Amino acid sequence: MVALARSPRIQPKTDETSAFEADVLAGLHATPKRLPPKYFYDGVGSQLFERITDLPEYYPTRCEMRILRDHGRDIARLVPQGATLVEFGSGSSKKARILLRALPPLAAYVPVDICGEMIEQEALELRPDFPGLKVLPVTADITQQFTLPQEALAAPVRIGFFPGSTIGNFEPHEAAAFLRNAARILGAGATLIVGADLVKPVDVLHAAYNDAAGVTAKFNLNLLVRINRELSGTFKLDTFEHHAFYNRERHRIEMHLASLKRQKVKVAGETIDFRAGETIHTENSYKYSVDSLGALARGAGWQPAGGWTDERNYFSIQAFALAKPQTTPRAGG
Ligand code: AVI
Repeated sequence: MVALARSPRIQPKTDETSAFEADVLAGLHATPKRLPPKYFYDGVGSQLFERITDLPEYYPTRCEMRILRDHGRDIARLVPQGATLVEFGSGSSKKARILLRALPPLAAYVPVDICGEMIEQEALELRPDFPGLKVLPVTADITQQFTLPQEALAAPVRIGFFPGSTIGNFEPHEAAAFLRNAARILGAGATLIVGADLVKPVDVLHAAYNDAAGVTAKFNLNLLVRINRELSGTFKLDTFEHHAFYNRERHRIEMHLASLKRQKVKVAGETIDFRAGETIHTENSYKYSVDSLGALARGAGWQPAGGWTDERNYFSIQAFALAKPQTTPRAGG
């Protein structure tokens, strides 16, 4: 009965809602307060993110698509015929479509995403556009170990694809853990193609996360809307404000939600106190250099194998190769 006493909701919690509740309460009781960025992406949050990618100030998506279009043939040189392409956190497969058009015939394309419904739907839409390509969606958390379908494992080699600068939303130690996990999943001889946003003038970064139309502010505040809806929260949206700024020492954009006054908010039956001006840290978006991402990848067992940027050097796509295990020469041979 303890759980019921803490939460006014009567219906039993699914694993997903109880993980959300546990993470939100832990983050709001922490000092400083924080919330994991993965919870931005409910239905409304995903739509708001799609709108962000079209904003005039938000350059990363356009830059990455341009690089894929301009350098698809060069990238394709790293992909042998008959390989399997595994996309980590594929979402709408928008970028994979560009890459797939440039690649030689593949054994399969495996989009991996936590949102099973979305990738099943995308697979349905991809198949008629790429007849002859096996599309084998896998529903999984890309930060955890998961198993590829048998057909993907049977291919002579696997190519990982991690676009969107999603790597930038990981803390550096999490990014390193992701790269090590990707190496385990893809196996010997693999190549990993990663999209990463680059360090650049602060005014460009500032504008990208403080757009004039206020879509990024809505995206940030939607986290409180979600908490109100799913965890019986009492956040008053007009008492919180979107803050985004570049932290030069740590090479990252930080997003926060700042309380405009001293107040108490209820979440899942618990009371959270806010001082005036106190913030909830909701996201970091790390900006890399070609060298800093290369160093991170090397530390996780990958060797730089190629790199491409747009003409302003705003964004990069970098390829890393996993060394094949050395075969031990036979004695007396
Ligand atoms: C998904 N991710 C790479 C975006 C970024 O730029 O860090 C999320 C985002 N946050 C605010 N605007 C976009």
